[in-house]
Amino acid sequence: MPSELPAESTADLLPSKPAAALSGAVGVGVAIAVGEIASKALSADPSPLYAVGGAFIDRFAGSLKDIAIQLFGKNDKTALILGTVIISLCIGALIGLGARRRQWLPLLAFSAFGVFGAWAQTVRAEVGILDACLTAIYAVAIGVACTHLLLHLATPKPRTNLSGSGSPTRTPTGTPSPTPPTPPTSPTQSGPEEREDASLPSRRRFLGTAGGVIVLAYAGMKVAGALAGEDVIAAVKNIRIPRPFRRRALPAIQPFEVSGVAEYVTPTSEFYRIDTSLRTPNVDASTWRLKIRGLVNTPFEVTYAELLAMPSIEEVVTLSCVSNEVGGDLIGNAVWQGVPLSDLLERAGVQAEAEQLFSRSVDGWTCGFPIEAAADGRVAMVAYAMNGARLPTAHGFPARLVVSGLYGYVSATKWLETIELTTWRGANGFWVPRGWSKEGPVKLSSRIDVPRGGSRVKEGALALGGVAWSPSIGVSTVEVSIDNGPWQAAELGNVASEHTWVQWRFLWSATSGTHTARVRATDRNGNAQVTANQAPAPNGATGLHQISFSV
Ligand SMILES: Nc1nc2c(c(=O)[nH]1)N[C@H]1C(S)=C(S)[C@@H](COP(=O)(O)O)O[C@H]1N2
Ligand SMILES: [Mo]
Repeated sequence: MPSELPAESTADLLPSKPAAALSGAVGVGVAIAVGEIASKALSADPSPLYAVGGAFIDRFAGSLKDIAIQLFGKNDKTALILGTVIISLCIGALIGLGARRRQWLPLLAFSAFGVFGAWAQTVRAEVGILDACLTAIYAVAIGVACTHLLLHLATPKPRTNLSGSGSPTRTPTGTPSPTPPTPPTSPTQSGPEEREDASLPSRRRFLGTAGGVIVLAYAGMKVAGALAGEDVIAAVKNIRIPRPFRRRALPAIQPFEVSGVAEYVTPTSEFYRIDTSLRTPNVDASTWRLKIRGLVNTPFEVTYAELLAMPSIEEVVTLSCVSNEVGGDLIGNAVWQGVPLSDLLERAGVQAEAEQLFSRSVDGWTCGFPIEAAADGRVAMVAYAMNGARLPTAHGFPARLVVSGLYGYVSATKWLETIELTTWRGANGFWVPRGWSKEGPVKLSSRIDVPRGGSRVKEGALALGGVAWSPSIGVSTVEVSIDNGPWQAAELGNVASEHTWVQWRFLWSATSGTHTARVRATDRNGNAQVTANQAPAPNGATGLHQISFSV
C-alpha cells in the first residue's frame, strides 16, 4: 500500500478503511430511511428517495421513445429504486472514506444529498417546500450523526489509554496522533497482541452499533409505512358507489364465443396498467378535492362525497395506450361510472378562449386534449368506478378521466386532481415534450387473438377470432385474409356502443401446412384501417396484424 506510506504516522488513529466506508454507507442508508419516515409522518408524498427516482423518469422517459417504449414496467421501477439506493450507499461509502481525514465531509456531502432530495420532492410541486426542507434536515442531521458516531467507534484509541485506566480521551478523526511514528519497516506489527485485545471489543461495539442502527431504521420505515397505509385503507372501506343515473346496458348475449379471444369486458385484474408513478399514489379520499379552474367563470372544487352525489353515468369504453403495438395488449374494455365532463364544465362556465382541457394528477403527471372532445357527445367523464367497484388504486383512485376515442396519454389522467381550461398553446402534457404528438386520437385497429402466432392447430374446422376497435366511431366490418388470399368478412359480436371494441370470428377449414392470417377493419364512417406499418411513436402504431400458424 504505497499510497499509505506518507500518512503512516496518523493511520494508527484513523478508522480502518472498511469501517469508514461502512460508517458512511450506513449513514446514507439511515438518511434515506429517515426521509421515508419523515415523508410518511408529514404526509409529504413522494419521499425524497421516490422523488429522485421520479425525477429520473421525468428526465429520461423521453429518450426511450426511439425504441417505442412509452413507459416503464413494474420491474423497471423496482430496479430504478433499488439502483438509486445502491448508488447512494456507494457514494456514502466514499463519503465515509473521505471523512477519515476530513471531518467536515459528511455534513457537506449529506447536505448536498438533502438538497437534491428536497428539490426532487418539490419540482413537480407535489410536496411543499417547508415539508421538503424539514424532511431533508431530519434526514441529513440523523444521517450525519450516525456516520460520525460510527466513525468515532471505529477510531482506535490512543495507545496510552489501552491499559484501560481512566476515561479515554476523545480523539477527533484525522488529528495527528500523539503516538510517535511507527517504524515504516514494521507498520502492522507494532504490538499485535496489544492491538488485538483492544480492537476486539471496540470492533464488536462498532459492528453492533452499525447493525442496531440499520435494524432501527428499517423497523421505523416499516412502522411508518404501515401506519400511513392503515389510514387510507380505513377511509376507503366505507365507500359506497351510488347507482348510476343512466346506465349503459351490456350486450345480453354474444352470437358466438371463441375461446382465447379477449373477453368483451376486460376483468379489472387483467386490465393493462401504464403510468409513470414509481409508487402508486395512495390518495386520502376524505381530504381529496377535484379542482376545476383556468378559463372558467366560476372555478370550483368538489370533494369525493360531492362527486359521488352528482348524477352519474355508466358507460362501456375501450381504453388504449398509444404505445400499443400492432397486435399488442395495452388495451382493455371496461364499464366506467362517473360524472360527465360536460356537467362539470357547464357548472364552471367555460370561457370562449378555452381550447384545451388540461389535467393534472396528484403526482404531477399531466395531459391535455381539445375541449371539443368533452362536448361533442362522446363519452367523456370523471370516472370513480370501474367494472362496478370503486376505482382500484392502480387505475386512479379516487377519480380519473375516461374519454372515448383518445389515447390514455392525452386524456386518461389517473389520481386526478385538477382540470384546467386553457388555450391550446397554454400547456403541454407530460409526453408532449418527450416526442409524442400533442393530439392523440385512437387509431382504428384490429387484432388476431386465436390462433396464437406460431401455434399448431388441428386440421378441419377452425375458428379464428380477435377484437377490433375505433372508440367513439365504432367498427362496421372486419375482414380476414388467409395466405394472402382474398379479404373475407368476419362475423361481428354485439357491442354496448361505438365506444367499445368488438369481438370478431372467422370460420375456416384448415388444411395441413403452415399458413398466415391477416386482419383488417373498417370504421362506421367507412374509413379503412391504415395498412402501412408505423411504430407507436409519435401518435400510435398502424399496420395490419398478421400471424402465422401451422396445421
Ligand atoms: N397520473 C397518471 N395518469 C395516467 C398516466 C400516468 O402516467 N400518470 N398514464 C396514462 C396512460 S399513458 C395510459 S395508456 C392510461 C392507462 O390507464 P390504466 O393504467 O388504467 O390502464 O393512463 C393514463 N393516465
Ligand atoms: Mo399510454
